[in-house]
Order: sequence, then C-alpha cells, then structure tokens
Amino acid sequence: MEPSLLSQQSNIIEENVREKINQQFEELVATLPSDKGFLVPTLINYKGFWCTPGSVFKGVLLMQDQFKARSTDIFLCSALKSGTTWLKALMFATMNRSKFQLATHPLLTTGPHNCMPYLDVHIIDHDVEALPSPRLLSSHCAYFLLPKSTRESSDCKIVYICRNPKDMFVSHYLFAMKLRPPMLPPISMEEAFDLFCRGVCEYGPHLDHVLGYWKASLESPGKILFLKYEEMRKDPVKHVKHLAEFLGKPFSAEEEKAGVIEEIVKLCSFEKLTSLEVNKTGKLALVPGMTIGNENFFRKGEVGDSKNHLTPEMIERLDKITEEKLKGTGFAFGE
Ligand code: PAP
Repeated sequence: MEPSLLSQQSNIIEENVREKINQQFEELVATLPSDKGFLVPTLINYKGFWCTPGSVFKGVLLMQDQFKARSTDIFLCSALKSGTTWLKALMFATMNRSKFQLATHPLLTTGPHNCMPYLDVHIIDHDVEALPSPRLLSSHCAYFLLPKSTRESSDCKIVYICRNPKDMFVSHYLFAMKLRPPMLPPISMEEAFDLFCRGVCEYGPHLDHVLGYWKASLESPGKILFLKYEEMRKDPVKHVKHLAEFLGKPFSAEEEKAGVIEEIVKLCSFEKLTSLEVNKTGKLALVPGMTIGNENFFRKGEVGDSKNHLTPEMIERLDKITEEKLKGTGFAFGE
C-alpha cells in the first residue's frame, strides 16, 4: 500500500456515541425514500439529498454530531467527479509548498486522495482531531449538510469546485461502471441519465448541490471560494494564485518570479499525475475492507467529453433542465 498522509485509525469516538449514531442510522435507513444508484444498488434521500446508505450516510450523521470546526480548517467541497482529485493535489501542494522539495514531493509517491481526508467516511475510523492545524479536509456533502460549526465559523474556509452537469454525469457514470460490483444487474447509460435528470445520483441533486454552495459563496465571499473546473482548465496558474491568496498563503513576488506557481500546476497536472506509478497501482482505503485503485480517479480530464457519449436528445434534455433551474440565480456553468 502507498504511504498515506492521513491520520491513523483511532477509537477517538466514544462507544456510546457510535451506538447512538448506529441506532439513528438503522432507523433512518429503514424509513427514508429510496431509489436506484449508479455505483450501489440503492440510494436514500436524506433531507432532499441522495446518499449511499452505508458508510457515507453513517459518516454524514457522525460528522454532524461530532465534528468540531477549528478556525484554521480548510474544506475542499465538491459534488462527485467535479475536479476533486486535481484540487486536492493543488491545495495540498500550495499549502505545504515551504515544507517540500519538488524532487521528493509527497505527491510523487502518494495519490492526491491519500493527502487529504475525505471527512464523510474517514470520520468513522480516522482521528481527525489529531491532525495538525491548518487541517485540509474534503467533503462531498451538500452545503447545508456540512457540520454546523464549519458553516457557522466565520474563519474556517471552504473551497468549492463545480463542473458542468453533462461532463460530470458522463464522468460519474463511467466511474460507476468500473466499480459497480459485478453481481449487481447492469445499469444502462440511458437509465442512469434518466435518474440523473430527476436529481437521483450520489450526493445529488447535482444542480441543488452547486446552487447551495453558489448562494452561500455570494453571502460569504471571504469564507467560500467558488471555482469552476472548466475555467481552471483554461488558466490554472491564475486560479492557483487566487486560491493561495484566498487561503491566506499568497505567493510572494520572489516565488512568482521563480515560477513556483507554474511548478505546482505542472506537478498536479493530469499528465504528470497519471504518469506516476502511485496513480497507476496505488490504492485509497475508503473504509476498512474497501479500497479504490487510484487509477479510477483519472480518465481523460477533458472539458466537453460528454458530447462523445450523450445523444443530441440527451444533451438537449439536460441543457433544458439546467437552464430552467439556473434561471434568475445569476449562475452559469463554465464551458
Ligand atoms: P471524485 O469525485 O471521485 O473525487 P473527481 O476528482 O472530482 O472525482 O473527478 C474526476 C474527474 O477529474 C475525471 O474526469 P473525466 O472522467 O472527465 O476524465 C478525471 O479525469 C479528472 N481529473 C483527475 N485529475 C485531474 C487533473 N490533475 N487535472 C484535470 N482533471 C483531472
């Protein structure tokens, strides 16, 4: 197994709390509305958002009950398949740039997901309290499902990345098809697309997820930085510079002159990360007994690839749903 920079397994959550959450979990799973998932057979709808009814949902409950934000916390939030892996690498490299040399950088031997806890599930078996400040944490949760202390702390920061729904859907579906257990009945792209158009997908409805963070970023621009995958692909250097300023770690004039931003962008590029052995053969341990090969987090990394997978009718349908939903919000996806 590759080196993981995540904290060690721990019993920090007391047994009585675990029991309380387990009981809440069992009761809710049995009563919440459900529908089909792409990756797992069933999703449940918790307060309007779709969730896998296993570790993720248990982790979300635990996170809301137990997680205490620190003023120095930095959250990377995103819907699925919206650029999380890339942004994890960029944020980790930016925040830790004075600690590491490029030639021996941890990202050369550690997958981006193993550099930043995925709080939604890692809260179950990792000691997030033991992480030194500033903590870098990630979550796929809808804004209003983030821990209250994270939302209410005026100091802790959130960086959100979104991606246009067509590319996000295709990336999500193809990812799910690689990882969907073979004993489950197959789910066609048409069926998955229909579910997606109805808002049913892991951590969906996707448009509500995006708009939740968009609205929160308008209300608290100093707390939430809202990024678009497509815009970042066009000019990553400009965005990493802005990201560092937002995180309170601006690049100095000397660093800029020395090309440090360009170096970080290169280190985290799709081409560089996919060339590394760790991202070909390494694994991410999600929960005990469940790992995902790092290679699954990389496919093409292109903007607009959905047109190679969706029919014109599918594109028209999703464009129409998106247009309707965004009307009057002032928000538009990147192209
Ligand atoms: P996750 O939700 O499982 O963490 P996430 O990283 O958000 O996935 O999204 C994966 C997408 O980002 C993939 O897109 P694709 O299927 O359209 O190709 C993946 O290829 C892309 N991606 C991963 N790393 C990078 C990178 N360094 N630069 C640009 N895109 C990337």
